[in-house]
Amino acid sequence: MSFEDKILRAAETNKTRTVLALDLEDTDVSRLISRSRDVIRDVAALICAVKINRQLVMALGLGVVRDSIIKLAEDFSLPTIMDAKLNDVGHTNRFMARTYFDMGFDAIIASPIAGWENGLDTVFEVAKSRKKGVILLTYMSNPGAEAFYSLMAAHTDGHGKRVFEILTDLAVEWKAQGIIVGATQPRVISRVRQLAGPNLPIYSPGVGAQGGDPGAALDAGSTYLIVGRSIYNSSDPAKAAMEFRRPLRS
Ligand code: 3DU
Repeated sequence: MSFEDKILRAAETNKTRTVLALDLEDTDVSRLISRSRDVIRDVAALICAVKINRQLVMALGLGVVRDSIIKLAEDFSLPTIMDAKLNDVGHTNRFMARTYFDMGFDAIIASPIAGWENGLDTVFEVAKSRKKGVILLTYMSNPGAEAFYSLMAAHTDGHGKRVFEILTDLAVEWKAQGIIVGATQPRVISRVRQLAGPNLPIYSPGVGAQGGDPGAALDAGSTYLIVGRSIYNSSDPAKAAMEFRRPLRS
């Protein structure tokens, strides 16, 4: 089954649009593993995917992430997304995409500023051949993101466009399986939705701990919310995940 089908199935079954960002930190590796697994078990029925950052892979190593985290998510029929923010030349991007997909990840996050030729072309090629997903970073959620992503760029056709508008057009052209736009920017989400059309999933991080309003992001056109600290730092992660839960179709 493709990544898009897996996340849709989980979202429909669990009546949720929440992607869990599993970014726990702990100096004790075995405690980090058990805390990470506990959070997944606690909220498995209330989320539609698990996103893992490089920080967890650095702390646990590839083998442990594969055997203790990805396998557990699979047991709950939850797809996994590797937040690699790939942004290099073709051959190293290809190696990283293959490695993460070999571990069992269903999708990978990449930065479109690397461009297509000998940049992200290799990532899309590997992903397509294995029915995996590529999700492109289009507008980050942190306050500093505006300085770059909102820049007005002079386009060759003579019309000015914001950087994020150009990145959205590229995501459509490259047939990405999703784009990331911070939940802190509902107006940007609306514009991206307008440009991308109704079907391209928009993933929005930045709710809760970073101040973004989940309702405003979804009303503006986000498809999925990416939520980390507000869930895993809560004394009751299931209750917190319940509060973020919104059905895909109401
Ligand atoms: O703020 P939270 O704890 O809910 O975590 C947000 C997650 O989303 C975290 O894994 C971070 O790496 C990711 N993310 C952003 O926060 C902002 C972006 O623009 C892209 C990804």
